[in-house]
Amino acid sequence: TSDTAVQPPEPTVQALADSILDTLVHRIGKDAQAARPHDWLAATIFTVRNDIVERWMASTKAAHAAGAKRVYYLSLEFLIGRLLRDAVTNLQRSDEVTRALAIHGQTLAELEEIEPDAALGNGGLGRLAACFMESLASLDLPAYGYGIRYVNGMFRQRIDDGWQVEMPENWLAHGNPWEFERRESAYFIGFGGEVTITGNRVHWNPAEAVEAIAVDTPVVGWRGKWVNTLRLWNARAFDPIKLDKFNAGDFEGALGDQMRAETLTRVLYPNDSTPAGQELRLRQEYFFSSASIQDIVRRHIQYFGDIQTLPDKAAIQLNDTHPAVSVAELMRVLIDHHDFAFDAAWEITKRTFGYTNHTLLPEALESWPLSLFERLLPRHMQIVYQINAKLLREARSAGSNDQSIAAISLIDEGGERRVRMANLAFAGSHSINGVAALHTDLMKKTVFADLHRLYPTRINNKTNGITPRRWLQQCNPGLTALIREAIGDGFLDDAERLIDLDPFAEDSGFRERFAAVKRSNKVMLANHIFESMNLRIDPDAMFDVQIKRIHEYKRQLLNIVETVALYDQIRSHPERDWTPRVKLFAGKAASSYQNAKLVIKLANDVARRVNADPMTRDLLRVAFVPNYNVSLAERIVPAADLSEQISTAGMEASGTGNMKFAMNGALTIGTLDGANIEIKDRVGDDNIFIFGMTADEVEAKRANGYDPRSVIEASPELRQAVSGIASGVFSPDDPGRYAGLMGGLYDGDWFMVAADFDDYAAAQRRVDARYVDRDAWTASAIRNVARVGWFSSDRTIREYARDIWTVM
Ligand code: 26R
Repeated sequence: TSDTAVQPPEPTVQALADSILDTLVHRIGKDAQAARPHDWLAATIFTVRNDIVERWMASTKAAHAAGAKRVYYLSLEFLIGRLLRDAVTNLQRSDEVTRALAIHGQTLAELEEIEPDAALGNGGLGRLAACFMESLASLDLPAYGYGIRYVNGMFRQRIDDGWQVEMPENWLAHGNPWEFERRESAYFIGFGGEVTITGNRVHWNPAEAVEAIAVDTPVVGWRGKWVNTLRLWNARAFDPIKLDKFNAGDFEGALGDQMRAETLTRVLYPNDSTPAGQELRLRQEYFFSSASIQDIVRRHIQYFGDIQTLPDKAAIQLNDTHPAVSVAELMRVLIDHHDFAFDAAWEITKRTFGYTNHTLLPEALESWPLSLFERLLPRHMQIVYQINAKLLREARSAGSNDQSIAAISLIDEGGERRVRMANLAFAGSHSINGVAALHTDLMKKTVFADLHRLYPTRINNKTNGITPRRWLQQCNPGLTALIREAIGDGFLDDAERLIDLDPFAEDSGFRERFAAVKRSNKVMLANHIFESMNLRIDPDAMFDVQIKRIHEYKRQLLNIVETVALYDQIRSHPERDWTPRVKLFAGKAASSYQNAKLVIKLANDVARRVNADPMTRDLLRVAFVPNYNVSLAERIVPAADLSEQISTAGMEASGTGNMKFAMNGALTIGTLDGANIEIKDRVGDDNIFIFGMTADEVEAKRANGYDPRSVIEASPELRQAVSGIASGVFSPDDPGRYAGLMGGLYDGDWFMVAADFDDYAAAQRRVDARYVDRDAWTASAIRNVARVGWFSSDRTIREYARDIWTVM
């Protein structure tokens, strides 16, 4: 109101405004007139950061004073997204910062929008690491994340004429005001060379070396009580002045060294699920593993004096096998630098490490050709052989047969010999966990069956979670405010208190307000899609959303084929009472994954045709939203009505998007796969749409000979959709474009698109019917929000802390 407008700001707000301006002038070197939005953003971040730094130092001191055990989360990926809104809301300073910026004519929300995403990850695994970092801080647990400071993160996706085009991403273009370079924390990382033995001392003489420099970012927990460190490594050539080459006047040689070093941390591998198998990738893995292990050991000795107590004071978690070489690296440090005997080093190593598996897809399991591993890491190769000898001796004496021995071995002997990183990670860890109940069960039965028989107590489950701060409070302020009105603030500190919302499903007044929040989120998304894609979508239609990496096992194709079938049905029966839908897709395909890229083109071809058809215009819209990333997810998730989680059963380890949607009041249509099963158990059968084969049924069908052709022939809807796509109905400019993709369904269909199609289509018609009864739909949506508090990553981290790290 005009009353508040003329009141002087509170002193704290004025002081904050003054310090933002002071930062702008003295740090950025601009005055208020000259400053551009990025300058205001940087000044705001630097100012907010001052507050964080003090809490950060206090946290570090408190952990030190307590002699606390520290958690180290080693991950090649951290898919963080933007940090300003996260920091300001966790500090509970949103109002204050908004008002301080208003004094300068700036809008916090607008500045937040120009912050680049830190996209140092591909998908689920990287985003999980980011949620875990936030939860670790929110639970006041002393923890460090270790990773690589990629100069170029996940590529930006452009859609040109329907095709994905990869563009370099440059998140550091305007500098990164969140980070602190720690030149004093630098480590020597060797590659190649040879191993010599003098007496009983082993010495590795690397042929090349780079220096790892730490770059730290503070991670603020909820309510700002605790701040942890995300430590990302930068690669540098050694100071050229110290190099012989430079002394001999070899400037170019020195520059070449610099270039080679910088290449190491230049770019994130954009492959989700198929190992690139390139030498640079193994170099990245060893570079960050070695720097992290050296840093952990140095800190332990500095704080506790005795390396012997490492497992009591350090828990190292391996995020998939990408950092698995750390097992051999810690062994090397203990044996070669700290004079440990092999067996003693092995006990310390096993007690220190835990390993999380995130996928069972055989093509996603990392293994390195022995020749490459040996050339790059000759000392580690020796250690791997020694570990293997010990492991296979244990297997022998436990009675394993030859076949079992071959499966347990760290070396894959079939064909070109390779080092199996999953077996190395398993052997070197006291805990091996899966990320959802079904996935953990399948780990025991498939990939790790023999290792599990040998070490039956090691495998355990830790069902994934998501941080409710970013994925409810921050991305959905409307819903958060409504929940607070209904049940108070308790859920902000304990997401499981969301259950108090459950009875409100039966309150018609509350349902109306809940539906109004959803609608307003849909209007905001519709506006964004209009502004960014020039496409109009109707906020009163059902928003049906599938956003995730494009992969055959995730079955975007099933969704698109069903969309085409629905389109055919609407055109054949325009008189029926169709439920208006907007089908939204988004996601990136690995640049070398041809089928995935073709699926993107198909989604766009279908969209073009359907959106231009006057017969279906008001009933069906399709959009592929370009450049899916964390920030786009934060817009789409709160606006979704229906969440598509339709992977072939047994193939999605967990999924975490499924949890984000449910927590924001979307209903799930999904298979009994990954965490969908546990979501169903919690929300109840009436509040989720389950369809399709179970993992056991998929396995049986594959074993007993599956004939997709007969399935397609037997389903008129499917046959018509598939043959329409195959014959070029959606690609008149290139009628054969999808012949191969559809041919794959007829003669193979590994992902069982055809087998699950009819059940999926039937489930979609149940969704339609349910959406018409808007009251019942909203009641189900409320029950989803109320019942999925368990999927908070705070719960997940508490379980890791108690069972694996013993820090709680
Ligand atoms: C290139 C290579 C070795 C590689 C393989 C696989 C690189 C990255 C991946 C990504 C995998 C491991 C991944 O992201 N897995 C996902 O982890 C999520 C968090 O646990 C799960 O929710 C999700 O189901 C799973 O696919």
